[in-house]
Amino acid sequence: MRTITAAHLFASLTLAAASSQVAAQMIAEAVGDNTVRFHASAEARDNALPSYALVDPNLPATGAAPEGFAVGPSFFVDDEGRNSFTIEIEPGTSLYGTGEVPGPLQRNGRSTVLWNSDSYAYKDDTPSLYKSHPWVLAVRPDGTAFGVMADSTWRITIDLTDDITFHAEGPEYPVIVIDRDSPQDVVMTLAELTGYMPMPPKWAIGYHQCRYSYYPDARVREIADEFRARDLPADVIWMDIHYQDEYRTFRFDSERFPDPKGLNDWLREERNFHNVWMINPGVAAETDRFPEEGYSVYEEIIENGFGVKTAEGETYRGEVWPGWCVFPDYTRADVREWWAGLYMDYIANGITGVWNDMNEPAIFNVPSKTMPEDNYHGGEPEMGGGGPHARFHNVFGHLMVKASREGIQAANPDKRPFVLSRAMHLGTQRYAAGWSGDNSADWWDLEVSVPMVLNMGLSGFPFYGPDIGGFNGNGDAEQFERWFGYGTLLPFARGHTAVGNIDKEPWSFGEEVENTAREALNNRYVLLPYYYTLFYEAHTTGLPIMRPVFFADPADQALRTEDDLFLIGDGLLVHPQLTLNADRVPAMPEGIWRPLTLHGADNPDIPDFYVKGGSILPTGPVIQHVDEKPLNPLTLIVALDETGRATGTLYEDSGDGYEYREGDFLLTTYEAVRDGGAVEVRVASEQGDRPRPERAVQVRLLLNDGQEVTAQGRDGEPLTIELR
Ligand code: MIG
Repeated sequence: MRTITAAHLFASLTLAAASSQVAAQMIAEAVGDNTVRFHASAEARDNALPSYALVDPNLPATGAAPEGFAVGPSFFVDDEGRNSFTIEIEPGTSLYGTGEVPGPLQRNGRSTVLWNSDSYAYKDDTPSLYKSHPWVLAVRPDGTAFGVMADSTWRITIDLTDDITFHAEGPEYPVIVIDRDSPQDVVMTLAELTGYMPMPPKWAIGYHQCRYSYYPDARVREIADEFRARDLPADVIWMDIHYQDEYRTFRFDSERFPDPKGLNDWLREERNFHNVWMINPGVAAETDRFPEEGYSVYEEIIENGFGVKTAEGETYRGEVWPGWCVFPDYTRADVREWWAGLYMDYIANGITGVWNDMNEPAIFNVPSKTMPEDNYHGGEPEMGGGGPHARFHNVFGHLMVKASREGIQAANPDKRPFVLSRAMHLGTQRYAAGWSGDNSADWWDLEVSVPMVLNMGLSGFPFYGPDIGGFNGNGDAEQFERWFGYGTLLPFARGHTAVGNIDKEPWSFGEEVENTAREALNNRYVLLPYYYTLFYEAHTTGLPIMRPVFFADPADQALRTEDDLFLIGDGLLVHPQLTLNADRVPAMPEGIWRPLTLHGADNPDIPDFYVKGGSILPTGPVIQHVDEKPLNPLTLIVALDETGRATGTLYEDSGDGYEYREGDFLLTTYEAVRDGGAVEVRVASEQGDRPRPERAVQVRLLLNDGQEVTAQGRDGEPLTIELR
């Protein structure tokens, strides 16, 4: 370990700021190996607010910035008085990240405004979606990379038309630069700084079926029955706002859902479905609409002064679904604790997952679609105290889901919480999964779902996906079929549609579409052991589950803009048809990529699959839900590299709870080695205390001409495959 002296700490390297508008000396200090935090001046450093994005709000410096550190910002104040900086890029540098952004993977030439917005039916030119990630990943021509984080929660414009320029409202803020040999290393360091996603319950990586809304409870049961009767694998059914009593959060409509616990128990015990129910931040105020009903959630906000305030100090009211609402001030620790406590009785209804929507926060009937920027939040002394909504807007959702997660965890200490959030900030992966909000049943949305998931992954957020089939509008059978065909492979896989639309369950468009949906779902569930292993990898390393193909060779310029393909992990390349009449041939990464036959191999709506030479993918049997059958046989899909070797890992645990932290897991590394005319497949190493299950192993060895050789054996025992 390196010892850091006080002198070392304060011997921060100072560099001259480039702008004439800022005469002060820029401060540069290391916050990790080849990770440097810059401040516009010593004064800016002294006044910097604690961070909501970083795991450690007061991340200490580890020493002086390394000499000759390659990347440095030039701070300046722009024409609008915003604290800004530019980082120059060399030609051939590709830019990514910036969170949830519509349009293509590579972001060069684009601008985005970080201001969490309810952006129903967004398109390519929508300036702000629901999330704010003040973060850019830059990949240099040689494949080395750096990342740039502006540690501010205020409204920020990230301008990538030329170089990398950030313009932020509010006070000065630190800028962190991570310089590494590869984009993967940058993304892993981003996770080290902003946090790892928690290990999800296994059921949450199965397929989710949603609509706005399934009601009454009989309809929910019908949906569950249809999935099981039709052998369409699925794990979760969602309850959107129509379950609520007059849209009141934490309250069930007594006619539509007279017995939520009975429904949840039936789903769980009789049909093996988990459930997710929606909770919104807008709390119905008692007005003429709800006279004297004793809505305790509202009353407690008023009694305790827990609401967000106006600039004048009154409890702020804004309109959302229930009419006039008040909004918990999640920036306060006491309010978060109270909010978390509301989940105790709620979760007791057998609720297994929670969905927090509208938490930008979205407000109706005002041009800004959100609360006034001069509203007042109490904040916390250790986070720099209170301030205007303009400062806290972009972390309103972040702090809401932090509280929700803590409440759900406390209500069910032995289970892993599942929370889905629409609004978020850099770092929200610590608390929730996410989806891309109100997309549309259009081909554009189908196509950009791929780069949107990729850029979120490159922004530190692995567990994310779109509404499969599109939220706004009906679309048609052809489009739904194509979307479903690859949508089940996205990290978060959920079908959803808006109120008033036609039914969009997998069977709603007739037999052909249903068959494609079944093949697509079978593929997800067959690959589940691989996905679960990748979620574990994301949880422990921060690497995304779904990766851009340039990860296969970051120096290959041809791959930099390629977003018609994607990787699942490093080993599986997926090529969906993202347009109606596709004829574009995407840029494939070099090297060995063996075609893989999964379900729906001859179906044009199902993607083509390739396995990278050198990889072993763990897969299982077709199952109808994650716990239906044990992983037996375990099928290892093997593609050898040019030296005749391959490796791959399989992570297994109980699928929920926290025993894995005490060693109750099994992490197996398999290897395959060719020796003359035979290939041996064996366990190379293992970690964890969980005993190896007694089970059969099947090996599918993929060969160069689309052929394959298969062999059977027992897991844990070497298996030899003769090649002739
Ligand atoms: O204003 O709860 O993005 O997924 O179905 C609409 C109803 C409110 C917006 C969410 C959408 C959800 C819908 N909500």
